[in-house]
Amino acid sequence: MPKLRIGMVGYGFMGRAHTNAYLRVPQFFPELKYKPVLQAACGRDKDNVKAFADQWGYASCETDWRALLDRDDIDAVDICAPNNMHKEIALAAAAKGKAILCEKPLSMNTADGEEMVAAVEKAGVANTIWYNYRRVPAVTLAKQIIDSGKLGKIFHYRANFLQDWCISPDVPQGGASNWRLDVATAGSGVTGDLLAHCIDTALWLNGGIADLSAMTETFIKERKHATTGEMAPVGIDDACAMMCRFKNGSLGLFESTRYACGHKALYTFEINGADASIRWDLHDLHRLEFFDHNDESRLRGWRSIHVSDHGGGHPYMDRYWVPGLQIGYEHSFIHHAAEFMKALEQGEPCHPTFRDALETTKVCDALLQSAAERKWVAVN
Ligand code: SOE
Repeated sequence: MPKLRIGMVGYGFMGRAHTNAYLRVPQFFPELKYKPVLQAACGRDKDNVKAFADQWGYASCETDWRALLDRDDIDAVDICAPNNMHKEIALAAAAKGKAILCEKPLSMNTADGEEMVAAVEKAGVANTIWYNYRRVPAVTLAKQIIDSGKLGKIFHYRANFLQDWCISPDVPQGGASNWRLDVATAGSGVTGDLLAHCIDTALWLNGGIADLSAMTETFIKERKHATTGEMAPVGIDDACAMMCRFKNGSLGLFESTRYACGHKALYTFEINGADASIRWDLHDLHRLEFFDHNDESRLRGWRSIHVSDHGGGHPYMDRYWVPGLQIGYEHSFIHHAAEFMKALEQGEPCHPTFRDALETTKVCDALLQSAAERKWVAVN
């Protein structure tokens, strides 16, 4: 049984989500040839990384990611370190011939992303970015429905990702918990962190974006920095809104914020086509709503499909319990890890690859440029 010996860099929220996925894959996808093995966990703090490794079952620990990459008993590196470390680790991992699974976003910006794409493609190593929401069964079903042509010509794509955890000015920036608020570590704010999810899904479901116009806002201009203890200017975008034109002629409207009081992680999208519409909401992730204009007029209305059937072709659901019973957020990661193992076995790319994810980064950069220059910007 070939093993894929994982070296995990980072042990925060995503380190746990990915590790849980590796542990579950062999149980729910037993037919896969490659089995992930938790070979080593890596983090700067010796005690913390040891505690993480013990809790989740990693066989060993490292405190320097370079030492991890030097090891012959590591086949794949999972990068769950903050965004500003993605490039350096990915370039070094590619040079060592390791497969790479990297947390989103791909990079701090397009230029870094291009280097990362060139490195993995030159080295010929398997690579993917964990845009996990593609692997929620209802979202995968949306992709299948759109690809079957049921929506007809697409007119509109609308998506939001709303949170509220930054409203208090007392939340510091930087440090292990809040590096997402520190521009030097995160690269951008909600654009790269939240809107990037919406863009990844949109590019997958509806194709490329031609041009866009956007605005961003930083509502709280100064926050205490966790490492210095001093007040410092906030360099990230707290909120963004964008309108765009897709290459297929449809119009897009997108918004993300960490200041939508009352919303913790509300990711929603709606797509309107000539024949049908579709919508989805992360807070009710099993449901896909579908409106078919071709239905008999007196019965026409929004159908609420509980995506949990086995025989009915609902993606991934035959792996779990009985029809009608639920799975959750963590399963999107299990599915993505399983897709990676399957792609390895078949010698195929696992989407989104670094190259796919670079397209999302380009849209994010165009958005930030548009907002800064207050003008329409072509993507690319
Ligand atoms: C931010 O709060 C965050 O954790 C993102 O970093 C994740 O990518 C998103 O899925 C949930 O929100």
